[in-house]
Amino acid sequence: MPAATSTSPQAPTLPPDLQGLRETAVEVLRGNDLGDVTRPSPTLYPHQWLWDSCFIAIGLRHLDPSRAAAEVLSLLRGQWPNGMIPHVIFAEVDDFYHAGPQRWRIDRVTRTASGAQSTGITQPPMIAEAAVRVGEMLGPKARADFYRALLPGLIRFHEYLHFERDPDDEGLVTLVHSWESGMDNTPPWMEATLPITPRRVKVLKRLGTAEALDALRRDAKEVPAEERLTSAELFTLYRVVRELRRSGYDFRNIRETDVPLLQDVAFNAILVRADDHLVEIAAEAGVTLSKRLTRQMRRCREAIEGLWSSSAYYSRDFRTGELIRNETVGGFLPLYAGVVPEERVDGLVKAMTSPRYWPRFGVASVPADDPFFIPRCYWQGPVWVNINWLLADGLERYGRREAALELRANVLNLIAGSGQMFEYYSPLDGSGAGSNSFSWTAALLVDLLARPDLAEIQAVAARAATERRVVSGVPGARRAGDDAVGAETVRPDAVGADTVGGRGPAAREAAAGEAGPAAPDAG
Ligand code: 9WN
Repeated sequence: MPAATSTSPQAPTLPPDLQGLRETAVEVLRGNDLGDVTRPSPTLYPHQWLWDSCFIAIGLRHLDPSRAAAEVLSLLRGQWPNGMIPHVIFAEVDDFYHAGPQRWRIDRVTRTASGAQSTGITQPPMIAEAAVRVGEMLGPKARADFYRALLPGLIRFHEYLHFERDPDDEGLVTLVHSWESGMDNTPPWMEATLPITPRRVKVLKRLGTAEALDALRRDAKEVPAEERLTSAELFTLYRVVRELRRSGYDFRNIRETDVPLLQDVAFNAILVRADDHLVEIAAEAGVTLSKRLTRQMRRCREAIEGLWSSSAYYSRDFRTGELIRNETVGGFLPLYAGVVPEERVDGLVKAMTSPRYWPRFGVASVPADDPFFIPRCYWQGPVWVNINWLLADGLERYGRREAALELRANVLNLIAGSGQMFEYYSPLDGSGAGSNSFSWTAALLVDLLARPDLAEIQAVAARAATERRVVSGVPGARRAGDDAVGAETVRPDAVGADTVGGRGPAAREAAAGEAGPAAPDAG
């Protein structure tokens, strides 16, 4: 690590309630600190994740900028010779993670920069964003050292994405596993993955012996299974890992298999923003980016337009070129990328803050009237703090300050409401779900509390807390027992659905147990 010398910034002066909340957040970050890296949570996620470390660094910069710089740089330990930075770099801890090194066996094909074990896939490229945010808190000398240490690896990572993951020069980067999207069970990925459900899983489903699979799950020992993906989905994702492993993690081989390949809208949007930051970092470091890379960056920015259809952005199937028309919060991330034409922005803001995406707390990961919607289930309903951070940042750059304030105030209310750093929150009743003591929630709260406009955010938060926006007729609410939420302001116009949809988990479980292409075992 370079000597990224800097002084620790002063903690902001906060009212006592927020001071206590900040202390809880700092405590969580301390508890998850493994040295130069921070694990996402103590139980469920004991290793280092790519985009987690980036969000974590964005918070850590307010506590200790040098440590934040080390968090970002530590991601280079995992870099592959081909430039890929993996989604997980495994720590040398007693491994109880459900998708640990044995599932990937990357040692058969490559070696990471440090020799650490890693997964064979990547995750949303948030590194350049984190670097710029951390750089803002470093003195000129420390920033120059930090950028110099980071830049070669960062450029190679962006080249890997733009070249190897866009083999047909379509401008968009293609993902090979839903874990690469960071939104593991987001509906478009689950739709695309359903057809390759392993045969054994289908048989178990058909026989109605699903418990057999549940018992094999390690992740569900940490968090209730109903707050994560279904067992059929999880075992299908393990099967995808096996295909990737057999393909040597080489896209040329992977495209010959039947694993879903998606041009994920959120990932590409994050990449476009990261490209802008990379240009900024390179300019400051006096480094010229290659013409080839610069061209691909431009192509990617332009190609996001191909993901737009009438009123929303969608992900696209790499093989068929068809848009996968599931609405998710990922479709708003082009706002973060800054690629949305001005005439579309207000429509997207309206959709994002409408009761569909904001039944009472927002922005939900899936609209509340969608058949997939389950308020406490992972990426199929819950509000995620990191996504709201990205959206608020994009809105602000589009000059939609009120909307950005509303998003930040809502996040503050959610975290303050539980008093704890949950992985995600129900958009219906604000209850926390998933893992607790979750690092990026803590880090992004620290970031929020350091904002110069905090007083305004608090004022909006106080108003919102008294305004109880509640919708009725949300199918997921009844299924998950969330209908205890008091409906003081019922907005029946909010979500037109009062029937449980046909594409939700129950339907998918059933479908997984029926006909479909034969697939090997559960892997
Ligand atoms: C698989 C660590 C990660 C996040 C992802 C989130 C979840 C992992 C898992 O946890 O995914 O990568 O095992 O469930 O979906 O966004 O980076 O916090």
